[in-house]
Amino acid sequence: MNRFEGRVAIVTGAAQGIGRAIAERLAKEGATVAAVDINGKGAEGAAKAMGARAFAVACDIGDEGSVAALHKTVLDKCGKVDVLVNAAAIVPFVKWNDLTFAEWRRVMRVNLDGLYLMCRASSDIMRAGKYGRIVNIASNSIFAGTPNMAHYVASKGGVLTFTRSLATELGGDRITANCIAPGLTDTEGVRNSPHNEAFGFVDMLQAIKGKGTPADIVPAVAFLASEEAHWITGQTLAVDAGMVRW
Ligand code: NAD
Ligand code: 4PL
Repeated sequence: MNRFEGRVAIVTGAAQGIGRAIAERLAKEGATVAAVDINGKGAEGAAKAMGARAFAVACDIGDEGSVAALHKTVLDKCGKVDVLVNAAAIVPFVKWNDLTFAEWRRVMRVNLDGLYLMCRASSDIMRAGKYGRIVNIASNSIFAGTPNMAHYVASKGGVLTFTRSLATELGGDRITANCIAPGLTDTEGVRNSPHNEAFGFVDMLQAIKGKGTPADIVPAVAFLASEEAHWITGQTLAVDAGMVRW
């Protein structure tokens, strides 16, 4: 399939994990991809692997100036934004007893403030272009109340509810905004954290057994980011082998 020929896509968190896999698929299907990450070197490596049309932009999505500079770069290079996938996030593992306000704010600054800043800037450009697909990455932890990440679960609940409102605000311009809610997924971030010990537990709850990988998450994102998903907005789709049903 070549669903993204002629499209310009911004993907955050593109240096590794789920964001990188999404960026690779959009590029493979013809998109010009801005691979965005606070890890500029990682984003460079990812963009190189995606071929000539992809380019890396180092950006801290929690910083308003950095997000403005990113959007200026994309507009100067590409003239429009058709697709925004917000995959960048902090995925913490912090016991409730250790959860300080500073740690709470560290996560909210990226997972919610960053999401707002990206959607604010990209949707303004999409409205001018009369086309837009926004896909935000929530988490199935918002249905499960997953332990050791209360602030993260709160932030991802906000991703879901914010996306519902964003769909309403942008619907007049025929721009869609949806979420996917992955289950525990084997990424660099998870592998280097205590979450890596939880695969056996989630497997027990999954309808389909196995360890989720970024490749398992990509198809749902690509569909919601495609032109033909035009009649779907404000929704959240769990992509987790049936661990949660709601
Ligand atoms: P990861 O930690 O492997 O990668 C996240 C990327 O985001 C990193 O490259 C990091 O540098 C980048 N990032 C962090 N802060 C940033 C900032 N301020 N500005 C720009 N980039 C920043 O994560 P992952 O496991 O691939 O997860 C990707 C997305 O999927 C996240 O939104 C996460 O919440 C969500 N998710 C992951 C899982 C899972 O089990 N892996 C499950 C459900 C949802
Ligand atoms: C079920 O989003 O959804 C661990 C780590 N376990 O980040 C997540 C579950 C994690 C999740 C998540």
